Amino acid sequence: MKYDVFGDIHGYAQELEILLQQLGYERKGGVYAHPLGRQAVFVGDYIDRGPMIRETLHLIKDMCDAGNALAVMGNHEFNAISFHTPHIEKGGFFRDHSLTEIEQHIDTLKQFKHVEQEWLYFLDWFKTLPLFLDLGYIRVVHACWDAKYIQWLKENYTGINTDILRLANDKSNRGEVFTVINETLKGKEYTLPAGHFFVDKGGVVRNESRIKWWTPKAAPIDFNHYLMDCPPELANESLPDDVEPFSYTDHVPVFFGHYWLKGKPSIENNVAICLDYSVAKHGYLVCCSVDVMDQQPVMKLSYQKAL
Ligand SMILES: [Mn+2]
Repeated sequence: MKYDVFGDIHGYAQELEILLQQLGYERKGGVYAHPLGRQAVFVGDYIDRGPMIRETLHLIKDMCDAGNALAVMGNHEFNAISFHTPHIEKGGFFRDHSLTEIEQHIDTLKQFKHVEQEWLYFLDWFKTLPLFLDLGYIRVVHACWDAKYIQWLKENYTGINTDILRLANDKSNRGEVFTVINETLKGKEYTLPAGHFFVDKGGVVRNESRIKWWTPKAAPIDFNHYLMDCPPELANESLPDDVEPFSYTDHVPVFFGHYWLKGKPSIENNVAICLDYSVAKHGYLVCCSVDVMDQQPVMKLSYQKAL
């Protein structure tokens, strides 16, 4: 099988259609298909932010239903399920309806304002999305592939239900389910040494930074290479000896999104490939085409700048 793996879309359906057409996909009976049977793969985060969320969902789900695409769950789909599912024991919903959360979902809510049944139909579909795909010579996940969590999911996860929602949203009791679901869909974080912090784009002071687990494991590793948000004073410092940096070292390439990378898309490490280049912040929607030659995956990036 030959795959075209797409990064986070966030409602940018026009850019997605341009890329699909550029790659040779044709709309037949309303559904995109590739004449040579290539399969599209989507890494999650279909909703929120962009102007064409409904169109994005119809396009992707129709392709999946027709067998022309595969899709995994992103944290935005997981958050949407949590936001809309009542927490029977506690009251309210599994995800708060405070202004911060509402703001994160507002574009989706507005675009489905008069078609609530359609939104409920997509929410039901989200619940069926796998949290990872192991396709033999490639792997796909939204934010982080940690072999021990993937193994846990293979053995224990059978889909979204209220137990999973309760445990994965319980920040006060970070158990196994919380860790597996959150790290798979949102990535791993590193607690900065005491006294160090950074200020995020929303102006919030933080002492935990997401890690760049896809960086090749080369010694020595300094903070700047390991952290997404590194305080400048730590940039060239080596990680402390007692920190075992987490990085992906398998030979099977893993594709993921989630990290809002900036600049021109490129493949820095050909076993761990981030395809999220911030289409929702005037960046690019990215696709990596994967063929196999002599048992080896051969990759080619395509991308479309946000219109
Ligand atoms: Mn994400």
